[in-house]
Amino acid sequence: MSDSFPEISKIAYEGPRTKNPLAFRHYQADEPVEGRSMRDWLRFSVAYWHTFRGTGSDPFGAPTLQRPWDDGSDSVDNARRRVDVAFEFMEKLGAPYYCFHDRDVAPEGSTLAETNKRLDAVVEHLKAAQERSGVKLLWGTANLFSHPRYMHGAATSPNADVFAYAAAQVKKAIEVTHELRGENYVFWGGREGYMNLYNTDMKRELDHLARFMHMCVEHARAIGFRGQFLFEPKPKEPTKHQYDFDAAACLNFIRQYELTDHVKLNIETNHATLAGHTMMHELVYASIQGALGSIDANTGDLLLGWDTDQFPTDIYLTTQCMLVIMQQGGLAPGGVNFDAKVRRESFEPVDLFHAHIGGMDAFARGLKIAARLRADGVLSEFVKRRYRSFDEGMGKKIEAGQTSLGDLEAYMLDKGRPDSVESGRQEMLENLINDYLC
Ligand code: XLS
Ligand code: NI
Ligand code: NI
Repeated sequence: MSDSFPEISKIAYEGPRTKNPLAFRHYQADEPVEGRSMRDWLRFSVAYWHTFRGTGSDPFGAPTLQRPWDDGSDSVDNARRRVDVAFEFMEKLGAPYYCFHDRDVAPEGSTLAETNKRLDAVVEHLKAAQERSGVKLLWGTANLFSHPRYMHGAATSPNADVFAYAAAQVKKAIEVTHELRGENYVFWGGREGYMNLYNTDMKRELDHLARFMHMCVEHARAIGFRGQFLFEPKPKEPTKHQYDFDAAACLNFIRQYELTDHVKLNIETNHATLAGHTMMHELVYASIQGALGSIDANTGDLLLGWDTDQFPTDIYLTTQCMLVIMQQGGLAPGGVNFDAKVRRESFEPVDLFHAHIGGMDAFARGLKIAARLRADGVLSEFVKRRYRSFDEGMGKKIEAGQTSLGDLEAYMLDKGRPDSVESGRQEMLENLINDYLC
């Protein structure tokens, strides 16, 4: 057991009037919302990479974050110590889940065999910590982007040996995810994209990526891993163009390569905005196709054009997320993973608590606001009414596929002109949403 945050006890719910910054104002795990606890709606998860491997370095400056438990070495002992701190943190926070990349939890060795051995040693420790604390693994994934061997991509590398190495690495990552009873497995493109089309065979690279994912699905089934596979869209960074650009591009890929039965999407806010969409757009687009599996909860900066991965604090954003998530009945087996990092200026360990408490409260508020909007039928009734001309008469026939262009021409020739159209009332609805936010 670790005692790395001696000043901090378990974070409690103290209600909206508390002055204690280390307390929840809105997140009360057992509070029922539409008959389900907040814990079960939100399924919060801590991202191991940002929270326990982030250093605060940026392209202009050295690491800043104080992590007294971390000796900075690549030893297995250091990795195990981090596990203890991570579980102390998650238990004190009351986060039910965490997520990791293989290389976040265990250091790379000089050969694949040595790397796997180190991973096994840390996984054993993770397993014991999970059992002791009850914190569970939301998803596992493999880091196929940091090592120089992946400079041209992993599954889309022009080098077959690199493809094979990545395949071996993912095989192991799926196995340890299974061992730790992970509920999902994520593919984020890493460097699966291109910097320049002069040197790129896009068709071959996409075929290879699909082949890779099919082998993952086959292996998972062979070892009895029943978790959900998730593909995470991101349009750019680190490559100029990532193949998993946005929800639409990912779904097209999944359909073209017949992966629909096995793969859903993990939608991340900052990636949605990098693609020129809102988070709500991406969520709705995925959800209406039965493909919204999980979310990476964070936010970008309006004035910065890259993946700043900040903690979400905007109640409009979390309300919009929860409206879509509740509409589809929740995210399980997915969840709300804080793929977010503290700013390099927020360098003290306690800042990790402030960051996560803020994100959890922002989502709890979004959940409660969305539930009130749903209970009052505010948006759903307006939208239903807006399309009512398709509920009867010719509209109903159109939806049922019982009309031809000729039928519609005859209908309009007879009628002369359409019934008058109605106002979209956007401003009225925006005002209404504001009423619910207070
Ligand atoms: C990076 C991605 C990454 C994935 C997991 O931008 O968000 O963190 O979530 O590989
Ligand atoms: Ni992510
Ligand atoms: Ni990101």
